[in-house]
Amino acid sequence: MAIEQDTMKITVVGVGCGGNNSVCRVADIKPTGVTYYGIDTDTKPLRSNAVKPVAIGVKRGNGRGCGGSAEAGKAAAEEDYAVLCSLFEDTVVAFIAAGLGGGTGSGAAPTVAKAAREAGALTISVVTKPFAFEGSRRMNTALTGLEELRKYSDAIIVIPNENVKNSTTQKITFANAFRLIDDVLCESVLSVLEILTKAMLINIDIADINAVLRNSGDIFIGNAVAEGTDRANRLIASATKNKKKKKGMNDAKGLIIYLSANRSVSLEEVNEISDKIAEAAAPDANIIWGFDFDDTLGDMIKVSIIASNVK
Ligand SMILES: Nc1nc2c(ncn2[C@@H]2O[C@H](COP(=O)(O)OP(=O)(O)OP(=O)(O)O)[C@@H](O)[C@H]2O)c(=O)[nH]1
Ligand SMILES: [Mg+2]
Repeated sequence: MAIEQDTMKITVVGVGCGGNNSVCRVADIKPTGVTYYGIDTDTKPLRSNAVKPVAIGVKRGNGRGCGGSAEAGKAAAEEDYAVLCSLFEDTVVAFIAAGLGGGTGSGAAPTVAKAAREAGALTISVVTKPFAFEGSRRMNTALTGLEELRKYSDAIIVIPNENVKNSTTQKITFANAFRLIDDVLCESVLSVLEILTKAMLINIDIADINAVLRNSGDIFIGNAVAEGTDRANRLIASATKNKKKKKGMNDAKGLIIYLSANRSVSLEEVNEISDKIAEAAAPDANIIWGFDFDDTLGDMIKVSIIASNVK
């Protein structure tokens, strides 16, 4: 049975401090049509009123975090597993954001993903790996958490914090580094969210999206706009590479391409862009294609991509 767009529930949750900060950003930018929760062992207030706080493991940790222990993070999620399951009731697509390396994100996020998947949601995790200077202990905690999280996520975007250093030409101060990472996490969640919701309004339904993103491992997202002479080539180049994220779309097994342009766009141009993007994926990739006219774009043409099973 097809699921109607207006009954499709999308749930975005943060786990731990970094995850919740980025979810607060998403909620501020995209306030409607999505349900937001901020899951933490630490009960300090969240930055956005649109995100409903969910305390976990309060019996054990008294709401004061879990001091970097992933075991404590996991125990907290297990203590409140029934609550976690209830968050994902009727959810069609779930996003789980976390900064890996601390106790709550690394320890609890896999159990949160498990709850989302058990509820039947397409489960997409978006996480960061710590900076090198945070030390090997935090990196090991992050890597163990990541391995667990992969088991329960349909799709995952991993952003190494070290890459964030190259994502801007502006000087990154220590004070704003984590804020910048919050932004990267937020941007990733927002991009996938936009593509999924927009694409589904056109000719792509949730069954198509499930076909590409269920059990799809690492995914890559790219967005680009271009105008003027040779806009097609410039658009392809900037959509298919992304400095901030480690993964490229080489040999992707699944691809969602969503294009928009005004009514004067030629069939030839749409054809060229779609073909060239598809060429970057595996030859037998499952390609889902969506298009919408947008007369507000003027001379601009816009593309969004989600590539799955990237290496
Ligand atoms: N995006 C973001 N990342 C952060 C922030 N502070 C730390 N981090 C990164 O995220 C990782 C996890 O940190 P937190 O999110 O604070 O940890 P937590 O999941 O709350 O875990 P505990 O506090 O140990 O229970 C760190 O190792 C950093 O790499 C922040 O304010 N924003
Ligand atoms: Mg914390």
